[in-house]
Amino acid sequence: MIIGKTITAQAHPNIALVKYWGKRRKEGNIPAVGSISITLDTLYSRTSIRLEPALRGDRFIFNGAPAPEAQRRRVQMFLDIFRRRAGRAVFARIESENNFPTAAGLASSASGFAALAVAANRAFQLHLEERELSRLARQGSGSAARSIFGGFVEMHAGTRPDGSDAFAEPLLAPEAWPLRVVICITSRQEKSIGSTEGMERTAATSPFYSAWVSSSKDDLAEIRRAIRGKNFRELTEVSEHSCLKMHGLILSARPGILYWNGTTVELIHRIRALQRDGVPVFFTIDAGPQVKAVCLPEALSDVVGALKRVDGVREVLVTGLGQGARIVEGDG
Ligand code: 2P0
Repeated sequence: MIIGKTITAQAHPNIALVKYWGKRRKEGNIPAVGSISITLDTLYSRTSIRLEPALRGDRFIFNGAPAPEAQRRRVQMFLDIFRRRAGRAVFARIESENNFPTAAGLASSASGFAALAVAANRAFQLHLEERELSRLARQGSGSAARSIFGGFVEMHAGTRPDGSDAFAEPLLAPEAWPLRVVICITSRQEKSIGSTEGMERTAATSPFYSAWVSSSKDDLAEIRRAIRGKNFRELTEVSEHSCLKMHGLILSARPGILYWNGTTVELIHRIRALQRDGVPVFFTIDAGPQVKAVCLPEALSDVVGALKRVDGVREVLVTGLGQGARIVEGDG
């Protein structure tokens, strides 16, 4: 255990192309379906941990201010896993910062918990390998399991009741197929219904839920093939299908949940028009109104030029594919 020394890790958010929605067990965020994502670069969470024996509970500073109690408790429960593993009940001071707007519709919980898992592993000197870190990060937030790795990443749903086979692993390095991602921010408001609650409601009330779960295996097989063959057309088809199917599913919950606004819809039409003009680009949308356009590098300026002119687009962020979670300070 490293006492009194600050250890900092960095991790990037990821965007799922074949989506995760629904849990087979709530405790530990064990997913009902596998998912495949891309880890971004440029955008990151940087998370520091310092173990301090004098503390009576964990302190959690988020973006420069003490985090609300619910968030602090979530972090403390996450670190309890590490304390149990280490057999040491030492509390910590944690500081986490994102260099992207929290309301950007990028799961800051994914990069945040992935960074915290890597930092805590070092602080408690557990020497866990990445697969185990991915399992642990999942327990903070399901999508965090994927941000342990860079590039194209597959999260396995697994079948074991304890979730020991629900972890992510890398499929393809970021340099191997350097796609670009254009994030169109259409609203800065916090989303009304969080993913965890949205998933629970969908699983409990949608008549389409079982079809969502059973059809995911075909999507995963198709996207693996598209990635292996670097086939952008196939990647487009399966990614847009998974995205629209997930939103259709969410709409069919009771009461239904609609994460989109008018600009979200305008952007979909604009991207479909670009596709008709032969531009290699597709859209994906998560539990919020922002649209992420994924394109081949040569199409980037056309995509940015077209999408930033759509009425209602507040801001456009451009990223590529990045690395997995890693220690950036306090090593050695
Ligand atoms: C995804 N999302 O695959 C899907 C698509 C949002 C839409 O993973 O409850 O914040 O912590 O496991 O990880 C967001 O879910 O949910 C998410 P929990 P998380 O990216």
